[in-house]
Amino acid sequence: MMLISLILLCITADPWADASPGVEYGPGAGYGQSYYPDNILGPPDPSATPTSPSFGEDNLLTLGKDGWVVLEFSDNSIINEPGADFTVFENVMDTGSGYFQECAFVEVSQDGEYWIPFPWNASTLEGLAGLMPTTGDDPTNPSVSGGDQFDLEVLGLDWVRFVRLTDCGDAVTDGGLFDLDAVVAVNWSTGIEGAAVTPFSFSVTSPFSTSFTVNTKDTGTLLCYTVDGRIAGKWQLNGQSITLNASALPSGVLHFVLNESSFSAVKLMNR
Ligand SMILES: [Ca+2]
Ligand SMILES: [Ca+2]
Ligand SMILES: [Ca+2]
Ligand SMILES: [Ca+2]
Repeated sequence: MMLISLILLCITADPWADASPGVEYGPGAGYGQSYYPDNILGPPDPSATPTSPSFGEDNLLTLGKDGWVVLEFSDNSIINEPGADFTVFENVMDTGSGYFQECAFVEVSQDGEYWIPFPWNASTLEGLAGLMPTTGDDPTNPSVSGGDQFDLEVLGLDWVRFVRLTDCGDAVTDGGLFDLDAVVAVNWSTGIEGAAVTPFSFSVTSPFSTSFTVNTKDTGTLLCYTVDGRIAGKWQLNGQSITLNASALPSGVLHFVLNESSFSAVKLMNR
């Protein structure tokens, strides 16, 4: 019986997102809601091209300002293999004089509760979704598909099963509201993955414009790096929560590493 189930799982598993367990719309949302969640599951709109991007409500969901949506991969996990591991498709348009871009922050999770954000750059928009047009070619092949690729290697994660997209709102200068078409696994597995990163081993209360508290059961040295690798802070952890002065840290993406611990790294945005 188990063998039959496994075979069925292998036959039916696909690289597409399978469910949307959560959504919260922001101001300006509405477009595509009557087709949710089918319009953001499965492959991206196959008729999309860079100069004629997807536009139908049956293909797109507008999140609204600061709105967010979670996609779940239930018959497959996104896994870290060399190169990009998943692609986010928005209806980016090639206007002839550049790309019309509406951006979203990208976070991933193994359990749907503990989220790890991809680092991003507010001036170049690098690290956000909504930058590159969809080509209409094979959406599982990043070298031809277009869309925006993300590599779990950047976060030190072996696998994830959830992707959360959050409209950038006023955090960046872009064209407007993010319209999600699809999220597609590039590297994926139907196997059962290892234990999730323990949520309580390192958690941070946000926002942390002035200070933030690290709750940890671990001991060791907590190091904070900027995106370009400079050490911005260093603290000794003794297995109890400590409060860090974030105003002494540079703004932007900060990369925390707790050494002498099973927990490898977490990246956070200091706004
Ligand atoms: Ca799937
Ligand atoms: Ca990878
Ligand atoms: Ca758009
Ligand atoms: Ca779609």
